[in-house]
Amino acid sequence: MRDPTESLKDEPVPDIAQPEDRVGIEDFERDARERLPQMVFDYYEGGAGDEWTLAENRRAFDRWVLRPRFLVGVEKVDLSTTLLGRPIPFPIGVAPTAFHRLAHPDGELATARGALSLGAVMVVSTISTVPLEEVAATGVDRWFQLYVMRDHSLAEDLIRRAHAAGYRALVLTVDTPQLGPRLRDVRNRFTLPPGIGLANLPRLPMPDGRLPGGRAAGSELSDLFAAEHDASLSWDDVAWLRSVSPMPLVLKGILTAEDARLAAEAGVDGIMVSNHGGRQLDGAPAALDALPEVAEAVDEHVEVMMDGGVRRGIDVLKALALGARAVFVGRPILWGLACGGEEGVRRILEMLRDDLTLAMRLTGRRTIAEVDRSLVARAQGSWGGP
Ligand code: FNR
Ligand code: LAC
Repeated sequence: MRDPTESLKDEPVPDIAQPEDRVGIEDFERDARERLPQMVFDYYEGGAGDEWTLAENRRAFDRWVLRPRFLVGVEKVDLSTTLLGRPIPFPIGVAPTAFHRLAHPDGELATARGALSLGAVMVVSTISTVPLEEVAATGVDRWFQLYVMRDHSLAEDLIRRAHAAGYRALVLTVDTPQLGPRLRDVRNRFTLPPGIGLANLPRLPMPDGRLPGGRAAGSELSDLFAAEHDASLSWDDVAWLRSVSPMPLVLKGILTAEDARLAAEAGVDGIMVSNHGGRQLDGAPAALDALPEVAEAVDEHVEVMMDGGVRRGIDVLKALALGARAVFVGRPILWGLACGGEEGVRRILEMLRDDLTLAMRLTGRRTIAEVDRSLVARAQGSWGGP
């Protein structure tokens, strides 16, 4: 583990291991842990409270087994599908995560180029360290994730800018009225190193988007949300956002049938079932456990996606079988970015895509349309079928 106080180097850190040393996503996590200052690795890795929900996101996948079918001719497997009415080459996207320049000097530009190389959708965070227009200029298939600050004019300006820059959907994150209790960040006194700021919000909270800095203890990101983020958001504001945004609207963070029905009634285009990677409410269900309830509640009137704990092709299959049209990954992208910038991000997405192809071949599913509820069964020995 590197010195927790060591600041980020300016020049790209040379890769310390050859690609062949990394045969699984976890190898990138291993190397990211070594390469990143502790404050940064802990910010990326950490969850809320006791990190029970963070662990549940992975455990939930173990509670489902796959029901393979054979002798169906799987030489050709087609991963392509559509998401919000647009074609995608495979149902795996880049979840919105903040502060990519903490992992690599090129930040969100490297992530976008890695995603672009495989045609994956990238959801760009409001608190990106590269302006949304510069990310757009890479040509990546892009959605914009919105945090609504108390000053609603900032949100309207971000929406206008994102639409003008060709973002194809607006993702409103609903599970962060206040930042979750990130104890690692409190212990590490999380802040942004000099020269790295909130590139989309140059006026917040400090000149050039820096965090307040100089705290005696605690996370300055938590302070930012407490001071600037609008905790009063309600379903009325969803109507406001739909009135000001020409882009399809996705709500990210929905975990119950009740809210899924309200989202459908509000006319949203998509729901991302998510617990923010276990970083918000500790004690929330695993995203995979919440997925069937949400999918059933909207009954295909709204496109359902999910994120949280996806690390293997079989995880993608289980999520699709339980009602997701696509899944998104957060931390794996950051590990790839930390290990190798654009190439590291590309490698992570390529690993997941190829792992999905293998999983489909081994379960006898030739197209995404053939991935349905019959593919999974509860793991508690209830083998008798779906
Ligand atoms: C996030 N996430 C997140 N979500 C969001 O809507 N806006 C954001 O800015 C961020 N920032 C962020 C930073 C870091 C370091 C992490 C790990 C996560 C949540 C993210 O979009 C996603 O929900 C989870 O990361 C998915 O879980 P996995 O794939 O990381 O297990
Ligand atoms: C996080 C916020 C920024 O999870 O979404 O760190």
